[in-house]
Amino acid sequence: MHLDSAFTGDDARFGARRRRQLREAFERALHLTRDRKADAFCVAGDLYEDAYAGKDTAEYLRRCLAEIAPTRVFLAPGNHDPFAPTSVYGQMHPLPSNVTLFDERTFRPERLADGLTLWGMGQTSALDHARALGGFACTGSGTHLLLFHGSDQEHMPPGKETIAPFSDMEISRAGAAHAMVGHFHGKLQGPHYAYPGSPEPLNISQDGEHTASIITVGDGAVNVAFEPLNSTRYVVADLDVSPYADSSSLESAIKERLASIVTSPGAIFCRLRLVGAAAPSLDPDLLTMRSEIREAYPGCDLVADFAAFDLDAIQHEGNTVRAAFVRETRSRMAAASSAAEREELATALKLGLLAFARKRLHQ
Ligand SMILES: [Mn+2]
Repeated sequence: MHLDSAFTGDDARFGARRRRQLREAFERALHLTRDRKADAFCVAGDLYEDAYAGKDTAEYLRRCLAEIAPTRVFLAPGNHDPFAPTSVYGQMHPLPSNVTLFDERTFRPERLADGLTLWGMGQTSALDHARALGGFACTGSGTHLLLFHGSDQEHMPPGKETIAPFSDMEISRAGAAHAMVGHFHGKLQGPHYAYPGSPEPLNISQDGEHTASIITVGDGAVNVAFEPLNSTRYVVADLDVSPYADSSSLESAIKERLASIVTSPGAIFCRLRLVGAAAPSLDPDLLTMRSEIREAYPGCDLVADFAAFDLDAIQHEGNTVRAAFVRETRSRMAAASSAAEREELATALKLGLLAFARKRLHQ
């Protein structure tokens, strides 16, 4: 959940709105629990952000979780909400009678039904790099489920911190039929585990699926289904500036493009990248455009990643490889025997110049 996430870099009102959206997603998960008549509601860590959450969140969680009684609730703290007596979990004391908190770094059993045991483990520090299972094995007969926060070491998303690593094989070796795990923000399923993903994406890099996983156990078999939970999403889109020779036509194209993508402002967050080779005449006021966009479309942004070329100037810039490339390609274009060949050379010219400028090659 990452309740109370700071959303740094955006204005304060935007952050407050995003935090409200996180609570709404949490409440959708609780409603889903009730709608499906689930026997238990499990959270595999990072329910809130310890650095920003306080008393208000403690009371909010206590009230919401008590409201779904007699449905049982199981909480397994992660790296952003490690258990400590002074933590928000500690401030929720006394916990509602339907809530179980796994507040130790060792797996502890809770009996869910005849022949069905849930083993939960909680983190107690923010940077826990020890193995999640560390040789743990379930004891007793019946079906065993696990609940914890950790990293499948074989499927690390780029830039993600390795917290409490595990492998799928360790889960099956421990004798568990399935592990409900948290930490990765996009849905990911292995043979013996599932990350449902964060209920809402928190930033532009989180473009995966954001769900609740619904675990059904019968006759020793575990079935895993996923239900989408997010109401917000991040989108990256490219706009090629090369057809626009003046700033007004580019501005109209930007507005049209954003309007088509951001169909619900405040819930869709678009980063529009301006790419390609700009006409030498193009001189857009990006600073003003960017601030206007942020007003009309909260959380959206405009990124200038285009290059501008004046072919005549480049051709005469001196004894450079780039000047020779432009001269040669232009003379071949003049001598081209068909429109298709000319078109191909024009593309080569554009891509070549983008490469010289170390820009992304965009046609
Ligand atoms: Mn985490």
